[in-house]
Amino acid sequence: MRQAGRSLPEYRRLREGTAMIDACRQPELVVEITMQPVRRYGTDAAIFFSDIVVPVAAAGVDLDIVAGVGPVIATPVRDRATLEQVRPLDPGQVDDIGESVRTLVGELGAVPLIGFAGAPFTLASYLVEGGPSRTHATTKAFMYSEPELWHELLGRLADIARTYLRVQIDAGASAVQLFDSWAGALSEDDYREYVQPHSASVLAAVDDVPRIHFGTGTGELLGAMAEAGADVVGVDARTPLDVAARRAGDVALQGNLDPTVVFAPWEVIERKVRDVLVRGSAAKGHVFNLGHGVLPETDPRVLSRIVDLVHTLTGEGGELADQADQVRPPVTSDRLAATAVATAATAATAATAAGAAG
Ligand code: 1CP
Repeated sequence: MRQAGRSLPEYRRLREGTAMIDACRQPELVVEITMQPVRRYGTDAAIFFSDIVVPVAAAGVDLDIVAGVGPVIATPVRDRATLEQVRPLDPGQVDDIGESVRTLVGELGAVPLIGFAGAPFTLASYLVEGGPSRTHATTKAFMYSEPELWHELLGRLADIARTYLRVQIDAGASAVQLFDSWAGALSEDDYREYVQPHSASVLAAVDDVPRIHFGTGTGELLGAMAEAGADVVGVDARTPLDVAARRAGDVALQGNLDPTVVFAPWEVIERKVRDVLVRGSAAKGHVFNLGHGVLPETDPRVLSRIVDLVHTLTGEGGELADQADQVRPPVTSDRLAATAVATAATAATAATAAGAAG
């Protein structure tokens, strides 16, 4: 989960004095930060510590990740001339990323590592807006008024994402996640016309590993996001997983505990966790996770308790293990599988990214 590490004191200590974008390029730091939540919580998978704009910066776009803000672009993309700054990524420009992944895979042993990239639309939203945006108004204005340039921009970003994911897979990542965090800003028609083909071209290029496709506010897009070529669709907390399962079709789901639920009394948290697990059993497979990133104020002890609860409920002899088995077909190697990523439980309340999908 994005920023899982941010709630950990050991993360804050390690990051002191190092800018985010620099931290992402130092293999020793990347390895240690990725390992921290896995060690502390015992999650079933790890999410690579990096950021979606890292490969874009590596390819030559002048940008920074500003603390408390997010990615900020020096010269936003608004026309043909500014589009030209988006060049293909040469794998040699991210040798350090391959090194970080290789070292991590060795350290993690049986725990799978989820690599990731930003999806073309979400990356484009930062490049066009110049930074984070609530409405994505400038992005959508560009999309509607310059469709040719828009498709060229998304094509170039898809190319960067393909190269970046391939570097991570070749270095040993077990699964990949494509983060289209802001796709929920689009109607389904616009998503299909302006975005889906580009995300599909990224996902098609990495079909040798399980692929997770995640966005927020995407209740209306779950089917289209699955069709883009995902094995797992990440769902935020707005859509109950049993509803999401009907919409997304023949895919596994990842999610979707509301990240603010961690601030509730334990009885409420437990009820919500059980609800996510029971509803998730309606899907072909389920990776338990938060619906979006861990909030920085989160108490790590609560995340620990949640991970333990999910393991107890879904593990061998667990209260919800049998029910899950009845509903779900056995995990096969062509599915998420093989890795713990596929099996239901906890890829990571905290670690993953789920990032995993989350
Ligand atoms: O110094 C700091 O405060 C840095 C904060 C931070 C961190 C820890 C940012 C800036 N990115 C990250 C790491 C990160 N980003 C991970 C690694 C996982 C982990 O830390 O455990 C991942 C997977 C991401 C991916 C990412 N970056 C996404 C997609 C996932 C999601 O949660 O939606 C997005 C949208 C970003 C952009 C970004 N980077 C950072 C911030 C604060 C943001 C969001 C800005 C916005 O609201 O638009």
